[in-house]
Amino acid sequence: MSETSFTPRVFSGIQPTGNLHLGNYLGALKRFVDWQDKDAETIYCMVDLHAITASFQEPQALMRSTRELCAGFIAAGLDPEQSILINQSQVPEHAQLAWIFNCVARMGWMQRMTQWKDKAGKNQQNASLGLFAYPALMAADILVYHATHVPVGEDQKQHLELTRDIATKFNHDYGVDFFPITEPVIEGAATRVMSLRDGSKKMSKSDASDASRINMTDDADTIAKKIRKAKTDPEALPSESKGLEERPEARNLVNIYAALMDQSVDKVLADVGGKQFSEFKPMLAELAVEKLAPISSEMSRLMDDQSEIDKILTRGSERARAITAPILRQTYDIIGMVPPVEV
Ligand code: AQP
Repeated sequence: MSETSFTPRVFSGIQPTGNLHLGNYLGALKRFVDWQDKDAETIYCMVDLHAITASFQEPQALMRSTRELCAGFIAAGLDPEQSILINQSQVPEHAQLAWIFNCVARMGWMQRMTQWKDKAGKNQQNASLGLFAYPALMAADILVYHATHVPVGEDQKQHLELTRDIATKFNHDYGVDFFPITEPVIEGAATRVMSLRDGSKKMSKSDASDASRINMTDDADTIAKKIRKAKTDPEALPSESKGLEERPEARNLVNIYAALMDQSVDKVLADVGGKQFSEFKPMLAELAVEKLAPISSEMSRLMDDQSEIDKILTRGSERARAITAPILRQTYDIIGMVPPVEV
């Protein structure tokens, strides 16, 4: 554990790989907005360097997705004056610190990462080196700000543990108390939103079935149709959360409802227990449309003025570099890298 007390600072990011979905919104983005209103500096990132690790991204599509993600951040309630909004590639210290962390992290640590195993699949020899090193870049994203808190969905827990291991090893190897031991913040009813077609699979951008997820850009009819067709079971809803234990699809829909309502699952079940899905699904669809439609229409309005989005990202990266450049310089000093002098 770190002895130093670090100023509370929140960092998190989302990959601009298209199809920002309800899982990203409830597991991450909505909680970014909650943190913005607390007494902490907040930095949120479109992690475009991460976006190219798993598969080839068409350059025009990557640019569009990055701007659309930024529009999604703002439409969901992030204020670019209050929070620092950046795209990762404009703040070079992320990649520079990642190199240092590539030399701190051990191969064995990386090989244990379940995301690496899932995304590389059976053909690991053909996966990119960047995909393997992804968690070291993620650690750098966080620690280059000395971030203390990272709101994420449950799937990122293991990467956050690795971030703590990297900080601990760096501090130990160099005999310093320089990097904070960051706290993952995995909270709320929807830390793992599941596919609408299969309650054992995470809702994901890369699922081949569009019906498996609600995209933030879906219109009201599409959202309602996807919820109507969501896989369920024939039982009525229980009145207590214990009754959802063996019912992954039912649990998923109740969790989504609770997260959209900002209520606990127990409170929701106290209200809807005994209802059939034929009654509950329209309630959920109406709620989802009510919460998501304003975000979707604001996103498309913001996308009409992409130069404004580019200015927001540029201003964000200037503010970010005022934090990251001194931390990188201090890191280099600790390691023993000769600094530049005035000539
Ligand atoms: N289904 C989910 N439920 C809750 N939270 C989720 N997150 C992602 N999916 C869910 C959270 O969203 C943040 C950003 O995720 P990301 O885009 O960086 O990467 P990801 O986790 O790889 O997202 P996807 O949709 O699963 O993308 P693909 O299909 O490309 O792998 C993170 O905080 C994540 O926890």
